[in-house]
Amino acid sequence: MRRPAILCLAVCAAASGSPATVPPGYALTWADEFEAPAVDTNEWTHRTGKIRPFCIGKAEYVSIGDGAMKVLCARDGDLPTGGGLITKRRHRHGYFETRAKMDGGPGFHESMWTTWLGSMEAFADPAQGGAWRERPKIEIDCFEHYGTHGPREFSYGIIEWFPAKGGVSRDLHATSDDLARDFHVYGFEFQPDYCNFFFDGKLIRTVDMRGLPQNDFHIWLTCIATDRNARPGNGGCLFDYLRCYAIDPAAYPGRRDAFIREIEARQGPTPKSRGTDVWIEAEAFSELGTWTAAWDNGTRAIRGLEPGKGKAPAKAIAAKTTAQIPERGKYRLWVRGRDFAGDHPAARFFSVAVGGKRSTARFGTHRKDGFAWQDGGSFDLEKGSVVIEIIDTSRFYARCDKLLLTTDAGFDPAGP
Ligand SMILES: [Ca+2]
Ligand SMILES: [Ca+2]
Repeated sequence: MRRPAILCLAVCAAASGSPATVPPGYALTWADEFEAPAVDTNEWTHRTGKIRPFCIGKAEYVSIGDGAMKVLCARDGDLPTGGGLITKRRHRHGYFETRAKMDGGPGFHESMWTTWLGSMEAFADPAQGGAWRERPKIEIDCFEHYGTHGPREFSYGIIEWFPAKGGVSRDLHATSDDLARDFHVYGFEFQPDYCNFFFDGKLIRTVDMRGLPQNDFHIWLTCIATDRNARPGNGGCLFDYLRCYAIDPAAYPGRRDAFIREIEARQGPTPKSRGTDVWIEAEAFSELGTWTAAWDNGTRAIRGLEPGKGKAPAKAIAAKTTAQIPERGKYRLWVRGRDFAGDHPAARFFSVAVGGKRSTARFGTHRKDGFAWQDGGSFDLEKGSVVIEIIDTSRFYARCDKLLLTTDAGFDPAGP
């Protein structure tokens, strides 16, 4: 007799000792199932205070009942409510999971995310030393159901706050499920080399974490209003549990290698010319000057000066590095910079100098959306060291990803 597939799934999960949503090799280290009659304040801090000018977080908006933690979504007088719980424990690497049901009311923002314990105001204010010293390098957003999101979508991803500020990899996940009608499982697996995001036990994205700063974090299960006019949906956002798992160290290398292979396969092979190629990542320059290394729309790059409001542009200092030229020859310079087709195209320009000679090309002016290669002309180079400079001539949000010097005059790194 054939058994229904669902029964097999339940039996298999029970046999392995972990729910079917947990990646292989992981064992539970800590959990709160929210079965106790009240919030365990030995383990949790309430998110309170002024979250937005129009949204005050209060402990009394959080309650436990029917095996779940609820953050009330309502209006308190003229203002929408907000709050949630923050783990007192700090976590680092592992697998972290909740099962949650959105309130679904427009203007409310339900989320599971990681950061430190200080407030956003303290983060923005260097004078508040303690919180400033505790600033996070990265934030992991397991799910964020923004006030503007529909019932069948949520955003997730990683933001690097320090030393750079920018989205490492952020995306919107669309599903056929109504997230406010039923509970769904949201999880992330954070390890030194990769971060995986899961929805209902299915992997939705792997992010390359190599070379990124990493930090311990507290986990936040919160719901706030992102709109003064937020209207309640189901009356609250429900969290069934928070579960934390650690991987068996013996299981990690195999799992890591599989994801690193996948990340590298996605990037495709580095194109190869018929000549001699010297590739240089801009963010790997030995001196960055007034440029900053940053993730930019999924690409590791450098970012130029940004004009301050009402201020004269700051003086730009070129990024500088020394490259090794393997043999004497005529090299063509290619530079990959970012531009925007519709929003001030060709305004974020920069120059490049090779061996003290400046290319006549203005880079970051290709008028396409995103990063693209531009031809920088030819340079006669001797074997040995050559100094390369990236000069922030526009001082207006310029971005440079990488450079190529090639002796193959007919080669185009963007491909045919
Ligand atoms: Ca529960
Ligand atoms: Ca780069």
